[in-house]
Amino acid sequence: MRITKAEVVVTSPDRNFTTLKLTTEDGITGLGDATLNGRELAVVSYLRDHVVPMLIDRDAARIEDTWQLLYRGAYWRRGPVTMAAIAAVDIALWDIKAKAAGMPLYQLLGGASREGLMAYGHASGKDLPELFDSIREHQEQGYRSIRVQTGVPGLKSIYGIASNARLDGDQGVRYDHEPAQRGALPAQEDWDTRSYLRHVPTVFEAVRNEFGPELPLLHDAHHRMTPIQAAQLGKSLEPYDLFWLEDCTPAENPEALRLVRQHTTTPLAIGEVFNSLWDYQQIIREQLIDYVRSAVTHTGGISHLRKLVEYAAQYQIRSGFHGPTDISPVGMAAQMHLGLAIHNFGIQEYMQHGARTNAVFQQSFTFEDGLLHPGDQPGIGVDLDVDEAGKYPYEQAYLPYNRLADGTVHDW
Ligand code: GCO
Ligand code: MG
Repeated sequence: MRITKAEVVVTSPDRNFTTLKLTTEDGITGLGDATLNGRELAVVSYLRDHVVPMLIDRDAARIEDTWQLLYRGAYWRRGPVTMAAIAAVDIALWDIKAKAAGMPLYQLLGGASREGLMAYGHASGKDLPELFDSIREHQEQGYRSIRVQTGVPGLKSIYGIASNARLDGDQGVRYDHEPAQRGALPAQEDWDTRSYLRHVPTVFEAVRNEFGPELPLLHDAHHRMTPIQAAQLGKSLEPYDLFWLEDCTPAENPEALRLVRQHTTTPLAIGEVFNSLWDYQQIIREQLIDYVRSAVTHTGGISHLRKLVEYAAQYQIRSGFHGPTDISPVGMAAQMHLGLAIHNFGIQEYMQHGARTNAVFQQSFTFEDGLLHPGDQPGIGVDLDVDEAGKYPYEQAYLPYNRLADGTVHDW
């Protein structure tokens, strides 16, 4: 089963997506997601200029060998660009193998370990009334677990709050700004950690009073605290029984989590900006986290993410795969197959794509009663409408960044 064609498709329906499409001599096609938010074209070049020539004429059945060739053979290992490119090839090859076998991918990965995947959505608001409305809307859509983000008094513009969303044509105001904002330069936002630390526990207290003790609640700190600040936040949130506190400290210093762990029993999730098993080795071995946040798209694909979660399983650490809208429907579907098959699934983030994106990527996965299911079509179950994709050329876009009141650039 030789690969005869490898195309890199860039499309920007609601935001930019990079997709690899492989075709075999028998006419089977496979799709892989290589979207790296705000740095999309770097991966496009990596794929087109350096990977595609190596794929032509290779045996599409040799998934592990292709992974090792691209990873070890490059000399330059790891890094978000490399690992997103390898992920796209890997996902596309699994799609082809499952189509050739006539099975949905999760069957090849060992079959379903559960009926569906518990998903969490993003509720947010600049103040409590707006936040409560957003939580209710998510519950109406079926979500049984909810991430809670709010504005902080005194700060004008903060990442992850829907009120900052741009007007998005016929879709009205849509909380889809988290992925990069379109424009020639990145937008600047504000930050003040002391105000944040004072405010967040009051928000969770109010949410618990309004919605009761059952609802699983999550919170994302976007790497903005020092270890001692993160310890303080984890401790102050303990009465509100969080499902997890995400990315409490910056990714480069895994040892910071030791200090956080010593002070709080709030469960910790980390890793959406990690890109390999080796980034997690120490924090898994030392049991410093509870959930692995990687996405299949940014962690070398199904083959590598599977090894990572199986390693995590030895330590009772579960999956919490990254699923904002910058993971394309291809990446989302691929990780749903993996999540359905593994034993140590925890939760799946799911923000939902817009109508234009859904017209470009036709999906067979479902979201019903709070549970995702990848569907039973052979392969990963997503088709790319190339003509539709062609209507939306790439647009320059960046994630925002933030500065403190004195002008210092702060951590993400
Ligand atoms: C999340 C993430 C997103 C990322 C975005 C970056 O938990 O969903 O933190 O908000 O910031 O996906 O590309
Ligand atoms: Mg996050």
